[in-house]
Amino acid sequence: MSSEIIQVLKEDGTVSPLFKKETDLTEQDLKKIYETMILTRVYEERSLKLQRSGRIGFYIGCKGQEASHIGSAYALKMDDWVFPAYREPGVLFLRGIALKTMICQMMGNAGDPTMGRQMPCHYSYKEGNNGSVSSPLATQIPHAVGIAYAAKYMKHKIVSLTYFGEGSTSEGDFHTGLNFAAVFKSPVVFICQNNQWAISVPVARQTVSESIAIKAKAYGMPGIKVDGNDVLAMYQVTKDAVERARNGDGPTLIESFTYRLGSHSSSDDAARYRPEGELESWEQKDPIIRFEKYLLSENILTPESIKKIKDDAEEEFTQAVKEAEKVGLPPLETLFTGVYKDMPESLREQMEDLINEQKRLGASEDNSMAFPL
Ligand SMILES: Cc1ncc(C[n+]2csc(CCOP(=O)(O)OP(=O)(O)O)c2C)c(N)n1
Repeated sequence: MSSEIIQVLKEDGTVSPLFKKETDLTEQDLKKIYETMILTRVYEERSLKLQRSGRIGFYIGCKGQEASHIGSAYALKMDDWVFPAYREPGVLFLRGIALKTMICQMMGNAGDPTMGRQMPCHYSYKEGNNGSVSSPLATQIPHAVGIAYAAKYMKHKIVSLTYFGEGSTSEGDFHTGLNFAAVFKSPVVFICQNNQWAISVPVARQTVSESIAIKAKAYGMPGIKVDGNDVLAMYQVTKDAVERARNGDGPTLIESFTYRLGSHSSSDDAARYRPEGELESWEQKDPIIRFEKYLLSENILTPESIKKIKDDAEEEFTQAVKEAEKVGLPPLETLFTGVYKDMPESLREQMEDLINEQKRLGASEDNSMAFPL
């Protein structure tokens, strides 16, 4: 079961007749998924340029993994919860976050919901039931399990879904989360985006199991390996797992077999450790190109409508950056707010002292937002 790889959309852009007959995805759904994938790709390419030109300090992306996270997140309802790693900006777009808010987060300015308290790309979107990105790997797994267990306890029919990389399966939190979820039949879906690399460490140095999916067997839950560059398979497999969870049948582990086409982050250069030819062979499997072939062959999109979707995404990004760059830095007092509902007197005194000190010395004139990395 766990080593067979599920695929619906073949690399030539054709799909199995059975999927076509049985899928509940409408043309409108397919367009929405495609538009979100394009916005996510444009977001990546343009954000890297912002980083290289010193307008944001750091970027961590998902090029090549758009089908994996957008296809799967499309299977959720809006009141379900997502606990992300850091390679899932498309989930936030699907859940309705404003592009400007994402850019403000990367700039750490006053438009950032976390007021610059997080690293760039460590998004948080409470209104969209999207938990905050955490820097320490795999900590989101117990968070997702906890909320799923709480929902079950309170008889709320929601499902919680969490993303993590294959490197994160070497963390204790992976074991703790999967074991607890299986024992207490919590409504959670685990998606391991196996993109082959944990920074410069290849998957062969994480595990000698024949797959990530097979690990599910020992926890007593289904484990499914799926072609992560196949957006339709990602949707279908996740939908089945979400339904299973919602019906009270417990968790599922999904291994999305994919590849990181970019470097680990803007601070990394993957050319230093990738074997020759590996990137080129995966570029042939680009999930956006594959989906485009399907949409064109089905006349759901035309070359003209594809161009318009891409141009609109570029324009949307340009406008959002313009607006985000007008937003100032978070006010000094936000260093003290956001912890207590009613601020304790001792903290208030410290805040006032600091504000007075700022008045006495003047505010920093370094407005570059340069990130100290
Ligand atoms: C507990 C912990 N250990 C180490 C790191 C440093 N680190 C950041 S990302 C990363 C690689 C993670 O690989 P993986 O889980 O496969 O996810 P990917 O980046 O490939 O999506 C490492 C080791 C960290 N953030 N947290």
